[in-house]
Amino acid sequence: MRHTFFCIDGHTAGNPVRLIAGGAPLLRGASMSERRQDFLTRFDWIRTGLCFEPRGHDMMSGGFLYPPTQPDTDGGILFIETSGCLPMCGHGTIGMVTFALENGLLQPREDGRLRLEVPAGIIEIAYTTEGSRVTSVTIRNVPAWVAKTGISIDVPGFGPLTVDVAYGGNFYAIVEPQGNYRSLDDLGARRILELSPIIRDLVRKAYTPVHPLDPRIAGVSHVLWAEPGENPAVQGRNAVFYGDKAIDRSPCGTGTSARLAHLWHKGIVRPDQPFTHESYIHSRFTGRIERETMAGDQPAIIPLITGSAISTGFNTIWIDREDVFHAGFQV
Ligand code: PYC
Repeated sequence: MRHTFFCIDGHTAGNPVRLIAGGAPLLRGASMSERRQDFLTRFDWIRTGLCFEPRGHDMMSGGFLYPPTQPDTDGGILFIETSGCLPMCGHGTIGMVTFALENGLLQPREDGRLRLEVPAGIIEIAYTTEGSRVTSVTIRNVPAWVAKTGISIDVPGFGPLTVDVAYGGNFYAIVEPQGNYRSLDDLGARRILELSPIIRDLVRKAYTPVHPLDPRIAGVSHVLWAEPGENPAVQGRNAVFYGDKAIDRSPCGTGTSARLAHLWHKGIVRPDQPFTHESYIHSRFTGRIERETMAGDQPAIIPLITGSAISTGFNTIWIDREDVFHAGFQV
């Protein structure tokens, strides 16, 4: 049996985004968080089929648009990615909103904004246009905070590291320059890919963060290697590791949110201070702390993340359930 998915492919700051505009399965659930659980239980082959080889690759990421479940929202997003269905994805949101607006799949409100439900909560969207092109998207993200500081681990073949854990829509282990980690370019992509899963495992053994308002969001999923920016216009650079083999080509929206919370916690970035974040490939997002808030009993911030996306084409993909690789594969 053949399932057909109509996709708009593109990228946000270099990282792939596949908006699946047709072919979404009907999901059960009274919120996008419940629908995410239902999708993972009944339809995960669609995610792996569209994200893994031979239809995807190690960095593949995207999602589906759904009708809203919450009052006063304009739609819901279910993210899919090689690692699973993220509670929130910043580069994915910027890309999906750009492609959806450019193709009439989302209708803005009278004030030109959108309120969208993602599994991690409600986010708000503002955007700019030039003609029919969406030129930038700003996300008012879910609250971000520091969950734990000073986790000491000993990484075989590398040495001791102290990492902090922060939330920005996903939980990040944040590694700042120290000891044998001098800079991103000194470490290099191959070493980042080798060391990150080991670091993630060690941090997972030491500590399990749980979202105070939604216990379905738990555990460190990403590793963010941080370094200061290289020129006065750039305040930070990162390499975000996700899935099993991916370095985010974008500066990572939820990673930038977690890093803003981290730098705020350390007293380095204050509300309203601009924070330009570069990715491993030097593409940029602009971040800003809109205000301080609480997430349950956690002091937190509301991050604003701005970036832009470009579509690269329409892509009609079908998955034939008789194909031995219908659910994709990873090597
Ligand atoms: O932009 O939030 C993000 C993201 C998460 C994983 C890859 N990108």
